Amino acid sequence: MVANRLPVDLERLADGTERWRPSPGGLVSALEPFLRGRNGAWVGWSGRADMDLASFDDEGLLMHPVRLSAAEVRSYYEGFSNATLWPLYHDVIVPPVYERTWWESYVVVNQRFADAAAAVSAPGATVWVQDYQLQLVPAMLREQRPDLRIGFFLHIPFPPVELFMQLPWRTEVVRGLLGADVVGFQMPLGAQNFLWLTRQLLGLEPTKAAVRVRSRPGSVPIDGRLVRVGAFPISIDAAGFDQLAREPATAARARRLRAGLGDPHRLLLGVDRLDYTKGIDVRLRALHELLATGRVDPEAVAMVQVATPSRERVSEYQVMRRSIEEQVGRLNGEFGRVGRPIVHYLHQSMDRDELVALYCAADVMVVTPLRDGMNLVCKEYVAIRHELDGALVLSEFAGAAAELAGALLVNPYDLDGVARALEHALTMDPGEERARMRTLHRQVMTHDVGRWARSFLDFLHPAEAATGPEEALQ
Ligand code: GDG
Repeated sequence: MVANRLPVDLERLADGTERWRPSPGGLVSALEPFLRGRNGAWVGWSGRADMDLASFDDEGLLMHPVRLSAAEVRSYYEGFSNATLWPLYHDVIVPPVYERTWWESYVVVNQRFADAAAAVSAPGATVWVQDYQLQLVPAMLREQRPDLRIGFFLHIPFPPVELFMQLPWRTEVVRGLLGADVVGFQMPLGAQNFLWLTRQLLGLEPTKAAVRVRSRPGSVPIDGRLVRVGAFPISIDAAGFDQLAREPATAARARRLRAGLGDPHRLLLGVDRLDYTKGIDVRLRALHELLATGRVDPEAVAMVQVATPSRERVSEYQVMRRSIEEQVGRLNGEFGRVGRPIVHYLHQSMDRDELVALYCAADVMVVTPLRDGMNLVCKEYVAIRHELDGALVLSEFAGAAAELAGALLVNPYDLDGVARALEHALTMDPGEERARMRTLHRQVMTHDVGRWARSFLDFLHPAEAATGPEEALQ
């Protein structure tokens, strides 16, 4: 596995010493069984700059840290990855910055990751490269190790062709990705955009099936190989969430949370990294509108918005944080009363048990990104609703919308539409909630992250299995 971050964090203890602590996430739990059972290795950055760390064995999984200098964190990570690629790939919601020195750093760091992967991979090994920070790694790795089987998966949207064409280094990025045997996207449209670019920029001719059928995988011939391209919508450890939600301690915690919020008639919830793509401002504006026009009674609702700190040194994130905190202040100033704010805003990250208790406590989950590769939060909310109650308001522009048709789908740019959907969710009768949630729940429970990982890996090894991305899309 090659990813920007290792699945462990360095934790500083009270006595000044440090130790590795697992940072559990869907990706890790999905892939661990594959990696541990097969002498796997994980190549990634530790999250700390300027530290030389030795490889170590973590219960049968080799952790191989890649060093980044403080200057590289600024140029490769905060710069090219998060101030160039991230906004470009998310519909240029904020203008991408094109800075030559950031690109040069991206090349240098991608080469370092490729060198590290080449060094730890056994002959003929399977290497899976993750996400937008490492798009040059597949070609750099193939150059050194043509014996490897290389997969690449992009977690964020692949942009429309006319936006991608802005990137001064567009051809290099496409070439970098084509070093893989399989290039995987969240959505069929991303795969289509990529296939189109291989023709436009490199004059390659995708196979006919790729052009004809949108949801089917395609392939591109290059240098005597065939690169297969397809959509693999990612998911969550659904059974894990379901199990946690069924524990009596979780239900008790959810009840305490609601009581602490003054036992509102209806509780709205938002959980996001504090990111301008997530549309936190959209839902706050819609709620303001409903309260200001008297369509919702301030005594009857409360909202919890968890906004996990993220990329705090990138300037756009600082601007957005101020604006969201102003909106929260305005809502509470106008519609709260002493001891009873409308919006409980938490700019902090919380442990998973607390998060699940919040999901259980909430009547309405509000997920309104302006653009999102998939969005796992909405799937997590659905996975814990085994009682089939609760409503989900979901942006059409999250990848998850393609699978979660039982949600109240909204266009996040349409304020009236979002306000209407919120009002609908807040007043939905139990029969409708149940009917919608039943479909949603079934979809999420049967399409978990294990299935996603298997379908990608099977596709990477076609001789060993017959499933492909079409199967994952059903
Ligand atoms: C990228 C793509 C794609 C959040 N706050 C806390 C916390 N979280 C967890 C959630 C969820 C995850 O973080 C966030 O995942 P999302 O999918 O919602 O969003 P991104 O971080 O932007 O992820 C996205 C994803 O990659 C996977 O491919 O779906 O489109 O942008 O699991 O639960 N977890 C804990 N405390 C928090 O405060 N423990």
